[in-house]
Amino acid sequence: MSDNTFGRLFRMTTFGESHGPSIGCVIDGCPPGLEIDAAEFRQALLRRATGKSRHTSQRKEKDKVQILSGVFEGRTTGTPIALLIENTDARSRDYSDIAEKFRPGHADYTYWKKYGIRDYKGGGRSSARETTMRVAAGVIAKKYLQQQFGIEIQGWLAQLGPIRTDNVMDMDAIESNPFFSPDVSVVPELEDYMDKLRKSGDSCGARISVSATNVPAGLGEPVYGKLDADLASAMMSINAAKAVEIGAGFDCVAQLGTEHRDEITPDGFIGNHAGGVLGGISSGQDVRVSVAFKPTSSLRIPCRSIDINGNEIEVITRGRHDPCVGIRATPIVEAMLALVLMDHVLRQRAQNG
Ligand code: EPS
Repeated sequence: MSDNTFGRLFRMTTFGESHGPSIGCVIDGCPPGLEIDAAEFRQALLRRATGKSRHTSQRKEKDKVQILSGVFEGRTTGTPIALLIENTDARSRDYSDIAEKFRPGHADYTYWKKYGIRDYKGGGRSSARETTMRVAAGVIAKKYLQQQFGIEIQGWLAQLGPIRTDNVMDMDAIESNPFFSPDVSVVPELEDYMDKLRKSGDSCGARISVSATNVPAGLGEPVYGKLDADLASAMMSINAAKAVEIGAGFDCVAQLGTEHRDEITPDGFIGNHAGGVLGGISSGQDVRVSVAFKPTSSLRIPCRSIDINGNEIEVITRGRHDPCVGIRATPIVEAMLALVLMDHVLRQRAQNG
């Protein structure tokens, strides 16, 4: 089986490969009457795009979204919304050397094991290029959530390699630097770290955090559709994601109950170690999620691997790659949070009115 559809009532099906003619999605279940302007997609996709700084892949895609259906005179009609982006800057020759080789740490190996065939060009379907559509669908979800509930979603880089970037939380600084760091004072250190890393040919991981404010209490469906379970699943579906934390996450292991519980007063909760979710249902507090992204596996530093016939080989990846995929992940994490909340808002309305 394959599964390319996300959500229950707000459903997004994506298709396309990194080096195919285009990448696209069909969104079904979007409420009618929502104003959508193509410019909103442009701005959102630019935040995620490659080639914006020297610290990301230099592939230059226009990422121009075409709205093929479901929008009439600037407003959603309630019918399927089809979105399409043409791929215009794929350089497939970079991949000819690894057509029959597996990059350790990459989906190359498992796609081959599962399907017995793989589109090796640009990672095919396993490429982060697919996340353009998550961000595009996220534009619609974010807008609906903002208009209906005043929900605001903001992500940021919390750590890049060994460098913590969330010691200072200046939300206004996040969009002012190519890393989405809320602490501008660490940006020179990030630049320096990334320049050295890129020269060395190696890669690093990152941690992205995201917060949603004004989330109504009551979202989430115990026991198999819990909000936090769906958030974890959504975040883990992003390329290179390796761990998800809700609220205090793994820190709760070392906390005492008296520290972890978020005491309740007539004025509200005193803390938010729960990350806005209790028993799988939103509490009305900010929903807080963190995602760990692994270091990119496409490296020009040679390493041992095998080819499709099981022969021992050496593999080197040439071409344009992100030395840290986490640098571009903030808008994707925001989009996945928006898509989960959107789906659960509609599901809550369906059951409880
Ligand atoms: C990617 C490799 C690069 C990235 C790509 C993800 O593609 P290519 O090898 O074709 O230049 O540029 O990301 C995007 C193009 C994008 O829009 O996110 C990979 O190995 O996953």
